[in-house]
Parts: sequence; C-alpha cells; structure tokens
Amino acid sequence: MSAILTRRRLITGAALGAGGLLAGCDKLGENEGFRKILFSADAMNRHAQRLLTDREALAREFDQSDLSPFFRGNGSQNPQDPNYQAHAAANFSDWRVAIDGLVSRPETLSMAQIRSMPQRTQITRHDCVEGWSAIGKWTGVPLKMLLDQAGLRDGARYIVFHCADDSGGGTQYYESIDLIDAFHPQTIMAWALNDAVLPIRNGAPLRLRVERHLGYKHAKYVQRIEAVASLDGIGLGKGGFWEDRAGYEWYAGI
Ligand SMILES: Nc1nc2c(c(=O)[nH]1)N[C@H]1C(S)=C(S)[C@@H](COP(=O)(O)O)O[C@H]1N2
Ligand SMILES: [Mo]
Repeated sequence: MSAILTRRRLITGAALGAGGLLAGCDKLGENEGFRKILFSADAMNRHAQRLLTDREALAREFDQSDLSPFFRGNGSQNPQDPNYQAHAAANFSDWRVAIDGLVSRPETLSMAQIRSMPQRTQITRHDCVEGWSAIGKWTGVPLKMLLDQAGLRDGARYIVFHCADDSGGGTQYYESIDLIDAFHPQTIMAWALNDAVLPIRNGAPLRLRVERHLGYKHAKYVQRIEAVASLDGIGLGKGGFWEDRAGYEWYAGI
C-alpha cells in the first residue's frame, strides 16, 4: 500500500473519531504540524499500522453476473447428528444461537430475531484450500451487531464459533477469529445464499462469512458464538477444527 494511501487511512481514522469530518482530510494532511505527528512513529509502529490498515480493507465484491451457477458444498454437507436432523425436519423454526462467554448480556436468539436485525448483502469469492473457488451472494446480520448487542467484556480477544456437525471422531466443527475480523464490515452471519434461504449443504440455518479468509474459517451450522480471552481452552488449543488436526494456519487471511 502506498504511503499516501496509508496516510489517508490514518487521517480518516482520526477524522472519523472526531465525528466524521471526512471532508477535512486533505486539509489536515497538508498541515505540517499534523503531518509531523502522523510521521513521528518509529519504523515498527509504521509497520504495525500498515498491517492493521491492510486488515481493515474490504474483500472484492462482485456483480450479479459473476455468480457461480452452483455454489458447491465442502466438508459437512448434510450433518447426520440427530439434534441437527430434528431441527432440519422442522425447517429450523426452533433453532437458537447462543451468544455467550465474555459478554455482559448473554443471549439466545431465534432465526426470526436474527433476520429482523439490520442486514448486509455481499457478492464475494470463496476460496477453499483444496483448490476450488465459487462466487456467491450472501445475506446476513453483521457479526458486529450481535456482539454490540451482547456487549463484549474487557478481556475478550477472540470469537469462537461452535457448530452442530460432527466433523469426525465425535467432535463438532469449531473455528475462531480475532476482533479485527469480528468487527470487519463484511463479516456477517449469513442465512441466505443467492437470494434464497441457505441450503443445508452450505450451512443452514446460519453460517459465518469472513471474507478476507480462506474457506475453512467460514463456520457452518453455527449454534453458539462465544467470546473468549484465549484459545487455549478451545479444542486442542489452535483455534479451529482443522488447525488442531491438519496443521492449517489459524490466520488464513487472503
Ligand atoms: N461446520 C462446518 N463448517 C465448515 C466446514 C465443515 O465441515 N463444517 N467446512 C469448511 C470448509 S473447508 C469450507 S471450504 C467451507 C465450505 O462452505 P460451503 O459448503 O458453503 O461450500 O465451509 C467451511 N466450514
Ligand atoms: Mo475448504
């Protein structure tokens, strides 16, 4: 990223903090005193800032005409767990999503409640490490909305997704992300794919979309969202089902 872009982002951040004075960005940037403050950081800090800025960037969004004709499934595609099967038979009318852990107001939401919150729709490309990609249109509630409603407590550093499918050896799938990804504007809990209710194959009734990451981070069949201080107590400690079993990187940024 160019120095100018990085600087813009810094200024934008500062201006937003002061109440969204976006129009004032360039003027502030031209002001020598202000620039000195911006550029006084040592090399390490500049590096950290650049990483942070990159992590906040949006994933590319595509057009309707780019949609893959079929969005294939991968991993679990029809969970056989009796509890899940019973919910599927009832069209997930009684499905509940718990939001708990390090939050001030733990809650349990129905799908109707989740769908009644503000929604976001995005057309993005999904990349699986196994070597395939697909473009799909996802609709869901921004994870930020759910976390703000529950109120993260001091010390919360990761968000863990607990899934309903036994992914092998009696262990249900799980994944985790940090708070930068959790609050990223394109991080949504999706219940619709291509303007239709999410198919079981793709994670009904609710799955994570975390668009700057590889496919395995996108937990399907989510039944619990937990805020934690550390990943030590989650699974075998590496933060995800495949991280714990196949050496996949916890940070799967793309
Ligand atoms: N609960 C659960 N989530 C999961 C998986 C899984 O097996 N179980 N597979 C992961 C992998 S490897 C990929 S590529 C995507 C596939 O999503 P899709 O089935 O919608 O294509 O889901 C991810 N999330
Ligand atoms: Mo994958």
